Amino acid sequence: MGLKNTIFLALVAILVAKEALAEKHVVGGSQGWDQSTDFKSWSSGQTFKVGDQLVFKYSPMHSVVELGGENDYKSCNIGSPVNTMSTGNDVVKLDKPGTRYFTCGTLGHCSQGMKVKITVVNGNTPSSSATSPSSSSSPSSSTSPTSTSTSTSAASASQGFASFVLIFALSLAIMLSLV
Ligand SMILES: [Cu+2]
Repeated sequence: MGLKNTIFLALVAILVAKEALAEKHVVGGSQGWDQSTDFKSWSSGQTFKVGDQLVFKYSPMHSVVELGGENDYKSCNIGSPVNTMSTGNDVVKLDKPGTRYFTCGTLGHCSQGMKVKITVVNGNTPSSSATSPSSSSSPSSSTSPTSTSTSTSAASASQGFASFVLIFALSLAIMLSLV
């Protein structure tokens, strides 16, 4: 049996699972990043989780300006932006929980309502609450005695998923050390 194949499949499984967990939100939906889009109603229908991505799609008359806070957002002050993008197809990674503010850098567009406020939450809902028959009670007894620090950051994302990845990573490491 091919050990290399096993490793390859395990890697693919990790990549696929990661891809499935992270979601891409095209800002404004099919209308995209434009003055005519109702961003409030669009964002209210979305759940933004850590690890997700925003995609801004727009014509060259627009741009994307990330603002530092609520005050700048409310007053459309683009004088001290956190970040500015203008490719027309900008991807923003939502890497931590909190609120982020985006508007357009074109004069007048912000006051016309071309702005959106994104509230990012920690990942949650392990879709089918961990029903693996052999291993019991997930929360308290996570028995990985040797590696202590690895799991802490992943735990916030999705515990079931994180342990799944961890098991794969550990078995990979073991397999590789045997080669
Ligand atoms: Cu604009």
